[in-house]
Amino acid sequence: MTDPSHIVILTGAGISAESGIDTFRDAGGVWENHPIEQVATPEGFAKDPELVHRFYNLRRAALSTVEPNAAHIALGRLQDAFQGQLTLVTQNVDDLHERGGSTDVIHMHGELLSAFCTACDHRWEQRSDLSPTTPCPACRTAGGPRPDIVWFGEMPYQMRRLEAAVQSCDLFVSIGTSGAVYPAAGFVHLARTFDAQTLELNLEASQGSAAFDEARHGPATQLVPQWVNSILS
Ligand code: BJW
Repeated sequence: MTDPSHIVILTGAGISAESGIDTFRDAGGVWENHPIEQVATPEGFAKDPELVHRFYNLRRAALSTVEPNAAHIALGRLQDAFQGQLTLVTQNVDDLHERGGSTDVIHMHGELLSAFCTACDHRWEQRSDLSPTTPCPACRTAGGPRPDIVWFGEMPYQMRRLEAAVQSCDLFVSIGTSGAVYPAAGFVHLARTFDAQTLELNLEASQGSAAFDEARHGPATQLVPQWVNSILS
């Protein structure tokens, strides 16, 4: 293909796996020990907020023990050097893209280091633990705060901006995601409808592989720097 002028990159848990953050659906992944309906739905939070806070407190604390890997760093380098437009959207709730040098990252499923108040909608940076009695820093409602994570049945963030970007890109690249969760899993189809080239970089064939023009399989720390070098050369 000719050199792309607008690249949309969608990342998932696989890009952070080699940094030591568990994926969701692989063997030994997050969902193996924590049923989705308990920790990743509004109903689960309403039923047992203590359990849900404990789950996210542990994952938030674990962020300080991990570092961005060669794949995050390569995408930061790409954003710096690429002459065209680049939209980086992640389903991940970690901060490894930012620490790897990327800016303006769209976290469509929220962020571990953010919280918001269910009583007044105030949103803030959250680095310490939350509990069912934590007061909102704005309205003081005890138990108002919740993790700023998009749970099943909730609307992912910035959907209009994302759909517009996918519709206007000429290259859509999906990295380290199983293609099991919508609406992100539908982006490849939207991109193709609007005539973009599509590329999957994943450890192995994903649920969505067949929808891509090209799929390369292997660890993100190898595939992503190689692909970035090819775009910048
Ligand atoms: C490597 C690697 C290495 C490993 N190198 N690769 C029926 C049909 C269609 C849709 C629905 C349906 N029923 C319900 C829905 C909607 C639902 C949904 O999609 N459900 C599916 C289960 C079917 N979606 C929603 O509810 C979403 N909201 C919504 O749809 O709103 C309505 C709407 C309407 C119209 C327009 C827009 C919206 C919300 C979804 C929220 C997802 N939230 C989670 C949990 C967050 C909590 C937390 O973090 O704890 O987000 S789910 C979880 O999955 C997390 C992830 O972001 C997301 C995606 O997972 P990801 O990243 O793909 O990880 P894995 O583990 O699945 O895959 C890892 C991949 O990496 C694998 O392929 C490995 O091979 C690979 N890998 N090591 C490269 N080293």
